[in-house]
Amino acid sequence: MALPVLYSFRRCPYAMRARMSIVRMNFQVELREVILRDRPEHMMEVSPKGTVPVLLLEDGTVIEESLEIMQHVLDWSLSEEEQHWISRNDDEFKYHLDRYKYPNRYEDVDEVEQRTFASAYLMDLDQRLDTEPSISEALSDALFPFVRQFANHDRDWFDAQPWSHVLGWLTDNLESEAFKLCMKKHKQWIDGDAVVQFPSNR
Ligand SMILES: N[C@@H](CCC(=O)N[C@@H](CS)C(=O)NCC(=O)O)C(=O)O
Repeated sequence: MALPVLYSFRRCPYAMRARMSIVRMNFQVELREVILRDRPEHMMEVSPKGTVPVLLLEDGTVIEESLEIMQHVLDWSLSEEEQHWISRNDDEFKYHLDRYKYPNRYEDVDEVEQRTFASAYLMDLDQRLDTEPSISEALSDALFPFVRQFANHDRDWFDAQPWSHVLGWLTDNLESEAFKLCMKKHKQWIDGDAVVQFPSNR
């Protein structure tokens, strides 16, 4: 294996945060774009839990949690504050985000109520960015793909909310060169395909 292999799915926020760390460090990987309903056999062999992202290192180590991929690539140990925001994002916010976006997949869910619950996190994040505008790049990258997903569900509504700091922070991230590289499109990987090296600025 010439390079570590990253199984990824372009639109997945967990895969996005992993790819952002890879872009930041120019940590070269072989990118294998996955379609979730047609997961590659090799990915399922190395990581039977079947979620993306998965990073397979040259020594055979498999890292199958997005945050652990970030920590490995960035050599990042989380501060207490970073841990706090990531837990709120991954547990509380993601829970309501899923129910806001896909209310029909759950029983007895009201999407507006779910949006309100999710908004509590965003209002707190807005306050955090107001009182302390600096935020580590790693933390920012771990969070913004999820806020992007929430914002995109009803962009007009999102833009009309009183969270100007969140809005500015999200815009800066979405317009960054790093995010453009992160979101480059790749076709589904099929075993035997030529290696797709990532990040690549070609
Ligand atoms: N805790 C995992 C979650 C990853 C995850 O749930 N990824 C989604 C795609 S966004 C997935 O692979 N879902 C599998 C499925 O939908 O069957 C991580 O942080 O990497």
